[in-house]
Amino acid sequence: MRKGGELVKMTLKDLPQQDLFGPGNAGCRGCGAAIAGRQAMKVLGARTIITMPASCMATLSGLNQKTAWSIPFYHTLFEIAPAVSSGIRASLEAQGIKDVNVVSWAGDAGTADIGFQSLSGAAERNDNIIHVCYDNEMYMNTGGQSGSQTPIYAMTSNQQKGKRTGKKDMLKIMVAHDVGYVASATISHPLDLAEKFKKAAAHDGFSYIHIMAPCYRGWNIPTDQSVATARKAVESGFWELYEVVDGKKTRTHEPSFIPVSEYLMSQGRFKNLSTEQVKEIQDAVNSHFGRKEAK
Ligand SMILES: Cc1ncc(C[n+]2csc(CCOP(=O)(O)OP(=O)(O)O)c2C)c(N)n1
Repeated sequence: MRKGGELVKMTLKDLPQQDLFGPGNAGCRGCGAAIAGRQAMKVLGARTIITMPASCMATLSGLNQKTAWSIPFYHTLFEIAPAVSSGIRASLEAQGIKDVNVVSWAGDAGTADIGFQSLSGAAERNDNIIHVCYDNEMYMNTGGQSGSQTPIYAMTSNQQKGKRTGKKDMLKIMVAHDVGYVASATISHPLDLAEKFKKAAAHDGFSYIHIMAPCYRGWNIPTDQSVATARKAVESGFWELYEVVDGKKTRTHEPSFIPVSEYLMSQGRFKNLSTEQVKEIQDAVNSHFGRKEAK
């Protein structure tokens, strides 16, 4: 943020006290998705419309006629949240309304699997919307099945011996759509997340933000460990924080490179991993960051 013409780093105190998503949501204790929603709304503000497909987040957003969103919130069919956002943007434009953020907010299945075609269409048209993927790496609302965002070897309800293939790189896929703003984020780095939402809201065109959002049930972690688990993902290099602006990638946080085993072994879903499998993942992280050897 700019103060007196100087660029000043934002602090938590600069974020508004008011919660536009939060009180009254029906999320589990420590729900990473709900924390992400609360953090993002502090930046997006009251002039925001959310569209959301079937997911945990849609379910926990409210019961009966009440919602935990203090802004317009539209629960869409599973495949079409970005398309509904595109339609809302077109309607706002026809009315000459320019100061509203239109956000499709979906889980990893609603983004990368079942919802992918409408997401790809909105990105290819460069529609002026923000798509958020909150990624708990499983289909949690239907019982924790694997999807394309589940990492290799993680145990899920339908792959109890661990997933055999790796995570599809949605960030690269969205960059390949040649859109102006693409970023990864997570709940352990709220200021980094806030800066990215600010940039996405200011960007005139399609933006994509992919948030790692730990889930205690699916990941088999204690309910008070979602933020700590996200931090381990970042500090081990398992989840890289970066943004791609007009095709140019910038890392927004340098990891301290704790061993990736500290991240993996704190979660029940990875308790089946052999030493070789942990090493394989560590080697992949090292190679991604251009590091020679594990600590
Ligand atoms: C067309 C369609 N297929 C399947 C479903 C069932 N369904 C509802 S939520 C869900 C999983 C959602 O997973 P994700 O998007 O990752 O969000 P999460 O529940 O993990 O937060 C599925 C398969 C549906 N509602 N509509």
